[in-house]
Amino acid sequence: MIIDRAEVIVTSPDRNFVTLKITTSDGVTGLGDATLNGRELAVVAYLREHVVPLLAGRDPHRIEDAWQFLYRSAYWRRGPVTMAAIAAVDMALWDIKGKVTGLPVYQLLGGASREGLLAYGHASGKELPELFDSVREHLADGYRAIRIQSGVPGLKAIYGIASQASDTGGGEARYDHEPARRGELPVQEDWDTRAYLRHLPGVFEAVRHEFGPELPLLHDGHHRMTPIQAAKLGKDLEPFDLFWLEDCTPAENQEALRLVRQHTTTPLAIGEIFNTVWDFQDLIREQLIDYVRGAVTHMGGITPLKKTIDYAAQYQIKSGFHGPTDISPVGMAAQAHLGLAIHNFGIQEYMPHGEKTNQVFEQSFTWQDGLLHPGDQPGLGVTLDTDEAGRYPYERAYLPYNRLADGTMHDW
Ligand code: EZ4
Ligand code: CO
Repeated sequence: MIIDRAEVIVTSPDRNFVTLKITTSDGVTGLGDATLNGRELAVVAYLREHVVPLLAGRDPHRIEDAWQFLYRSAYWRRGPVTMAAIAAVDMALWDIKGKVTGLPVYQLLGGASREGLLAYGHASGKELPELFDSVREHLADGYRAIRIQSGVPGLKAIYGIASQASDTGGGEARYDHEPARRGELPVQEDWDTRAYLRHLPGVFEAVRHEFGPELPLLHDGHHRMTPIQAAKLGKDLEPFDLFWLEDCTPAENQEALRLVRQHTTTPLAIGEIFNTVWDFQDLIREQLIDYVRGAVTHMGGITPLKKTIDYAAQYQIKSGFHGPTDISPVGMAAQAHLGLAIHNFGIQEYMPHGEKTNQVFEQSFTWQDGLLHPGDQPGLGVTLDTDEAGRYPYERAYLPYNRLADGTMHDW
């Protein structure tokens, strides 16, 4: 059996997704997710122009060798575009190996280490009553862990707050917390870190008071603080016992995490925009983080993310793979198989996809009593309906960006 062909499928049911489909000479197909939110077509070109021509004739069983070949033979290494493209090949080959052996991918990775994956949902609100309602809805849906994002007095739209019909000028409300605007240029938002730092501890105090001490609560700082601001927030949030504080500072300066660490015992999670084990190497070895946020889709696939998470295990650092809706159902399935198999699983981020997306991608994935499970179909357990996919052509979409009150660009 050899790889016969590969094709790149772009579809935009509720948002854009890039999928690689590899077909073998025996007619077995494998799917891989290559979605890079807001820069999708760069990965499409990388795959179509530079990777697909290399795949025909290769042995699909040689996953490690295919990965090393794509990583090393390009000469130019790393970066989100390259690594999303390699990830898609890696996932598709694991999918094929599962189908050929008749086993779900988690069995090939060592078998299940647990019954299912603890997953967290995303509660948000501009004001406390709206936030509390959102927490209650998530509890009613079975979530056993919840991320809390809140409005800040004086600021308009901010990261992580579900938009209402009134925010979109009466247009379609978005409840998936993913504010990529389709068919438009990027939208400018406002930001004030000092106002945020003054407001947030009171929000967590109120949430703990309302919902009690047991519920695991998470928060995403979305790269907006300086190291000393992040240290202060971590310290201020200690009484409210967070499960984690995510992306407290921009990831480029990794020394920042050392400073934050010296000041607070609030657990730290980082890495949703990282793309290789090298980005995590110092943070893991020096035990500057508690959770690895890498996603299968952006870390180069199941193969390198497993290596990264096995390395983290030596330091009691756990997984917390990135799972917004910009990870496609194929990518979510791939990291659910990995999460089920590894020993040092921590938590899985979960943002359910929209109805149209679920019609394009049929999934064996289950969500029950707050736990995710990738299902027991051979391979990844996802099939792509190409006719459905063809109904939704690509639409350019951008994430928002931030400016401070005086017009200075800030991190979003
Ligand atoms: O803003 O995936 O923790 N989750 C996040 C996400 C990111 C988007 C960007 O594409 O930070 O919601
Ligand atoms: Co995040």
